[in-house]
Amino acid sequence: MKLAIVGATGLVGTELLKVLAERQFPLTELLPVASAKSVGQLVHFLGKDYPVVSMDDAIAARPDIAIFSAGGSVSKEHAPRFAAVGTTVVDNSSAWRMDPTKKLVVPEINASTLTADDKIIANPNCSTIQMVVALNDLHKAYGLQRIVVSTYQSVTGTGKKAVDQLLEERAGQVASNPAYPYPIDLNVLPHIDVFEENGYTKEEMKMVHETKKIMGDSNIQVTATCVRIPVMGGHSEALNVQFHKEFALNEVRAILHDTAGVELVDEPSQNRYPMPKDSHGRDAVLVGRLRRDETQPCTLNMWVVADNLRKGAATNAVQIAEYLVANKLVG
Ligand code: 2RA
Repeated sequence: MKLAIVGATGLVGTELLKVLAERQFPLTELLPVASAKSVGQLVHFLGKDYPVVSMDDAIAARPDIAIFSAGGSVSKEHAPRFAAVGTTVVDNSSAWRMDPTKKLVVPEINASTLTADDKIIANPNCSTIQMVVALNDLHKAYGLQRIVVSTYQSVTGTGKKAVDQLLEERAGQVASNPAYPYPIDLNVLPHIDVFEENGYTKEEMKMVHETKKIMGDSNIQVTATCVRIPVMGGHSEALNVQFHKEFALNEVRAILHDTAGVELVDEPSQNRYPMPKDSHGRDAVLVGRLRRDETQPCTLNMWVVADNLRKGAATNAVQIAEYLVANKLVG
């Protein structure tokens, strides 16, 4: 299995290599791809050093799978070039997510829709992935009607520049190359990605549109407020979820206990609840703070935390690649 990683030197690219190694993905050849200035730079993987190659050389090598994490414009331009030589692309950017001809996949939910004809597959946004993983089985049991979500997103979602800004500010320095228009340390920014005409940010609208597509139900109503906070371990989300059917809390617990990809962390009397420091470096979506919203029927409050670089990006993409290999849809 020949695998290309486009964006191999970024935060998600580095996490992809970690996850591929941890999960012993059956690759026979690795093609790390990064910007022209990085060509020749060595990437260490499973005890071997691999030179970064150019996009053209990677395409010419005709890899079976190319996992992209290099931004939307790179994906728009080069994913079709890989697909044209028979490579199956799994793309972490937003470039293809809402394209009606492309699948938007969270393996626990809709991997079964994939076929060998899918040559460009979109990985959802990190804040969407953890939310739909937590809600998928509850949706099957009670029917999602409306989700009000507030996110508390790690600076790692922005990238290395934002991590550097936080660390410099934390060390009492003025950020040398800030990622944000304001200080992020001891602050929060209700601004992730760009503002749209309707007053929401692109990040907030991704949660609205992607949720409907992944769950296959355009009637699910979602409204979001996405906020950047000075943490590193993962994204946290407060969900207020209205279902069509009434539920019992103990039944909700039982369903979440058995939901693929979810770990229930909910013992407030023991001060046990999900926190980014506990999700960091793990693939589980941690769910806790379950309580009924007494202000309206069929409505549940919950708290969801996951490492946005792992299940929110790298692990979800590798799980898609594993599904493709296991079901002989590539190679
Ligand atoms: C963020 N979800 O957290 C976006 C992109 N990774 O910035």
